[in-house]
Amino acid sequence: MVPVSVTARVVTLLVAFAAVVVGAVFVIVHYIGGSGGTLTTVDYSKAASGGQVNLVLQEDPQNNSSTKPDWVSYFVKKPGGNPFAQSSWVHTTLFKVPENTRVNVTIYGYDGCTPPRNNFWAQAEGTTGNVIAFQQFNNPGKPKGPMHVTPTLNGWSHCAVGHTFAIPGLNLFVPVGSPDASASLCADSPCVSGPYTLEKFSFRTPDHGGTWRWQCFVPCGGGFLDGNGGPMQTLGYMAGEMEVTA
Ligand SMILES: [Cu+2]
Repeated sequence: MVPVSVTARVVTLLVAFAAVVVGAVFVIVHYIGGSGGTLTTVDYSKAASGGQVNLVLQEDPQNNSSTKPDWVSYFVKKPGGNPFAQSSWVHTTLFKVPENTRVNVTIYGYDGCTPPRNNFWAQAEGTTGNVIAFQQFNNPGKPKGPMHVTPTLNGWSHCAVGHTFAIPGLNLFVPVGSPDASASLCADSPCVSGPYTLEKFSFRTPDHGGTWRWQCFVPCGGGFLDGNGGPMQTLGYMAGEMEVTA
């Protein structure tokens, strides 16, 4: 038997070590990491006036990414943009708002319903007045009924809740409405037509700068274990960050 040289053993060891490192990096980036892409932060800090800012989001049954087009997703509207023009929307969940400011949130809920796992989550928490306002539309400009102002949106007795918007660090939790399940949903994201629920609420940003995580708590990651994988754990889809500027 030819003795294996020290050099050959060192090389074998290094190659094996490199393979383990590559494998570990792949697992971290692919399964634990974020979207892998560079996400845009939509800047609302200059859009504030009189101590208030109007933040506009939508949630969709799909998205316009090249890699995960079938994942449910949020979008953020550019400040001042027309919500019914696709060019106004950015596929991201990162936005920037000023400190000590009232954020008036509008969410266009285009995605179908998924019941919250616990109906405790039908209750809005941490919003101004502890209420939300919502109104259903068959299409833009075509309301199905009046605007309701309510502390709860029951996702169990009606097919009413699609996702949630929550900033746990601010004790803010909001069930987000979905359109009637019998209507055919928007299939071209960012959505600018089709049935939706228009929802509004307000909250205050902290009196200091920082980054606050926000996310959906309805397990809406279809095709993943318990619905909690995929879009639920990925920035740019059902998880995001609110940057508060000092
Ligand atoms: Cu969701």
